[in-house]
Amino acid sequence: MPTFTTRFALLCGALIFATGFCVACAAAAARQPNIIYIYGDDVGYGDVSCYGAKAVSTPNVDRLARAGLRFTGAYATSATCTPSRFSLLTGEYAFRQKGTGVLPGDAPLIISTERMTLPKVLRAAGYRTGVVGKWHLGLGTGATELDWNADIKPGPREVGFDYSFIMAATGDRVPCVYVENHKIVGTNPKDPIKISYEHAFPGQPTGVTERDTLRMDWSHGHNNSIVNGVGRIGFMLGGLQARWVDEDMADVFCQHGLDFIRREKDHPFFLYYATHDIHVPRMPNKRFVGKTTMGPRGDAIVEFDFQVGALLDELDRLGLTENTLVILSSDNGPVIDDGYKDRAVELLGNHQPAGPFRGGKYSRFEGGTRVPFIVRWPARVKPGVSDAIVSQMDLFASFAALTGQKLAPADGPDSVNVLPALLGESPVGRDHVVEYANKLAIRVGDWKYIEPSPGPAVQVNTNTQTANSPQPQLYNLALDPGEKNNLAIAEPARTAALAARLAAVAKASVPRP
Ligand code: NG6
Ligand code: CA
Repeated sequence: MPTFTTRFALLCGALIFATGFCVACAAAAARQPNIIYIYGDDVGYGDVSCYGAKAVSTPNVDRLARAGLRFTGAYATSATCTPSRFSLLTGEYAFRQKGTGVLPGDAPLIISTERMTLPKVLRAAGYRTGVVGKWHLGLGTGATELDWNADIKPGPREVGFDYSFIMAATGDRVPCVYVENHKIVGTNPKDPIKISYEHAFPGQPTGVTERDTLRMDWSHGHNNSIVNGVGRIGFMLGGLQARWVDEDMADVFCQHGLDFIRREKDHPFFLYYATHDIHVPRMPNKRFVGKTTMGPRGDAIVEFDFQVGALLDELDRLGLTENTLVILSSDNGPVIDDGYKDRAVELLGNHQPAGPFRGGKYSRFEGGTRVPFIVRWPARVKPGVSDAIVSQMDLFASFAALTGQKLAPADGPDSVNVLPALLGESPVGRDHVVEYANKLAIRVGDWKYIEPSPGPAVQVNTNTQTANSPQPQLYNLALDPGEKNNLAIAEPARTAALAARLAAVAKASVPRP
């Protein structure tokens, strides 16, 4: 029979143990970091100063890099926006699903609402999830024509985001309005919005019929409806009060990103902040006009950097910096003339938007998918530089690992848990990555194989070196990052091995260990 003293001691011990346990629980819960993913649009590897740009200074991106881990071998899965974003959110290569190419603004949602997504993984871990900025993954079911004046769904809310404030597609595509959750902002039943990608609306001016009125002329495409004096892709009628002002877009997105952080600061939160900068039409706010010698394209980089700074400042102000994981990247490589006469070509000077790499947006050369990628998490990640190969698609499995979520094999099937690389605990990420722009290429270690494909070697309008060639290409990226010296003939065995590896990955996802 224990004495009163022993019983008291046991009780105290149990209490201390329980309290200690709870403190440990609380500490574990407190350790769950907030996550902000900042996604540039068409920002090239060489477009920010911490990756070597001289003609433009990006102090806020650099500040992130100084306090974080800067990756030199990080990839978007594709050389255009929609497929890259599809992969980011689904953890699956976009080439596996038909219909994941650059979408028109009236396309239906291309992510099944049934599947596991990056925001759903985090939501299951207790996160509040939000998307602000460019969506470009479609809206609505596609079963009937989408009524832009009613509830717009399914969309971000149905694939895992608790909050969304988006533009449907791109800045150069109609509808030129913001959609908050399920509604267009500023919608007016007396001035309903109609969208068509097939036909002009009778009597409406277009970039062809009233070209001389345009505030920014087009160089190719972009000559359908005129919105705010700019020709767009697609036709739009109505919604005059709801239309965005291009020059205010960065501020509008920024404000909604900051509001989300302020609202959710007491929970772990995940903010997917997808800027429109530096996509066309490049129309930065007048605060940024003339900040570089490169015209609108350079000034849009400064506007991109401003948004990064605003988000980081807010984290500082709220005391959230230490335990917030901030990742910055871009959806595809750079392009100079993407359809508007904004003098990007003429004013480029010595600037190298893709850094040391060849090609850019639309290309299977490294410039198409090798992008800036910075990870900052002061509580956990030591500053430095990592050469690990990582893909944006890997955030899916890595965040699952970070937050203790178990994934079924079908969830994020191509996503690899590269958390040790992201945290700087390992110099090794994935061993191979597929690069996609119509056709495929694969990097395995230092070697890159580009499968033969038809099509022009240089894209006519954008002047992009596409990597299309009837011949197979093999490059040693360690010795030849600019992919100049094709070794396919000199190294037939290696070329065949990489071709076989690519064929195997293209056929099926590699099961996660
Ligand atoms: C192209 C557009 C280009 C850009 C791109 C998508 C023309 C002539 N070109 O079709 O301007 O909008 O699609 O860019 O219309 S992305 O970054 O969203 O993938
Ligand atoms: Ca893009």
